[in-house]
Amino acid sequence: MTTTSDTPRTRDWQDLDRRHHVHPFVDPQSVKERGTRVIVGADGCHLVDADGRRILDAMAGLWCVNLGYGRRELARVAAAQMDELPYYNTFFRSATVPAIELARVLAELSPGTLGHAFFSNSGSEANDTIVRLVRRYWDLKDRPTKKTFISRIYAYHGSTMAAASLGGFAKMHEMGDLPLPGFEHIMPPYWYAFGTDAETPADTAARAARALEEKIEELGAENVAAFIGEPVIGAGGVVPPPPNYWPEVQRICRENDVLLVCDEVITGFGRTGEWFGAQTFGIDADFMSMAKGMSSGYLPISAVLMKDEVFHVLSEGGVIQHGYTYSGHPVSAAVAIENIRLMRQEGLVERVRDDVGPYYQAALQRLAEHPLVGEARGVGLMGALELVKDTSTRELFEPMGEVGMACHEHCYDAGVIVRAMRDVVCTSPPLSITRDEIDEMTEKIRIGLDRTVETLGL
Ligand code: PXG
Repeated sequence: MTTTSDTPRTRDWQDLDRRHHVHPFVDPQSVKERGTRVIVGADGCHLVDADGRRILDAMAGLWCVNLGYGRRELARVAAAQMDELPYYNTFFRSATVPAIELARVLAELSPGTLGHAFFSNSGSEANDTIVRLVRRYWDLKDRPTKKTFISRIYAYHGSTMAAASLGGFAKMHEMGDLPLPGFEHIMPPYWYAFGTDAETPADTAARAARALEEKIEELGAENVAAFIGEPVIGAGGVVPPPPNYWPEVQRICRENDVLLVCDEVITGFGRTGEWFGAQTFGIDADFMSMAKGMSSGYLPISAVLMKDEVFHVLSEGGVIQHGYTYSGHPVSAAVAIENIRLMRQEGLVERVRDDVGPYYQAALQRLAEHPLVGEARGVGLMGALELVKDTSTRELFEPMGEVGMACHEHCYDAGVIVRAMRDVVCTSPPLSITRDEIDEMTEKIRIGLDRTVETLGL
């Protein structure tokens, strides 16, 4: 397993890191005992660590480097924009050309009438923005009691106070006394973890949609502002919903005057084989949040898209008392525009839909034959392997998470980065991945699975 490196230079970085750096989503004790993996370079789908090892990044960073690493075009655009105008804000009736242009590009790319964009720097900020704008919307519609957001268990919407309240992770809620008031959670359409033996995945999905209807009834539709969901739950374990789920959710939202919010932070920009997950699943969202793949992670930027009629209501209400110093940052916006231009020019989204996506999904299904894997599932270029104690009964490991973490470590040692969440092993490679690299990924994951079985004596 990866531990403190033998290479002197790497050891120096690790020592410094221990001394001064606080890491997100990491147990500081593990950094102290085992050191961090120091990444120093990258190209295409491969990273290089401080020991000079090449590792296949089957996670595209954190679900974000859609175009792959080392794209000089993005670096050149960033440098040119820094020369021309490194910063100006979009407050107080100011604007910059890249921010204006990016808003137009997003309006053009997105489905339906999502014609207006508000910019921030991260997915969390985008979702916080949505909470404030949605509540404002209902105030302006003279329905000020409509305040509560309904979300789902295992949803991930970010780490700020409101975004983590939207999220459905008990462990995250423990830190900072969350959720805040006005955030409710229902079951997701996740057959493997929530389905009964008598149910098909479609039955579980129907029950998950009914849970929304019941929650609205319990709270009173007059108190419910919006339902938020990732078209495909991502960090919660890549859970593609059966086809009956979203149409039913949409019907329930419409019938109850509840706004429908799609969190496209992972599913946006080609991940599911369309530009947005809402297109893959036929969702007519009132709001969308997006980040990550929007700039392929080269610079931080996010956006909230809203329907024209929603913006119309907001625009009649006076000053929008919300914004970030770097909303619509010109360098980030210029990089996002170039990223989208390159994705279009290279037909990356179609490539996911017609070529590497199906190839990757077939590779995952072959991994499902491994004795540790109870289910392989996914859509486009996102996928999951559910590791279980008993594949015939869906019995999970206890305590949850140890097998997944061991597999993650063994995969890293085999030369591939995956994401382990509970005992679910997720992958989400750059959209630029080749068939050969998908084969490399599959073989290395197979080695990781085998070693997990060997070392844990499973
Ligand atoms: N929504 C979704 C669907 C996300 O996946 C966010 C919002 C928040 O974005 P920012 O940019 O604020 O991080 C995310 C982020 C993981 C992991 O554990 C996933 C994310 C972030 C960090 C770790 O796989 N997703």
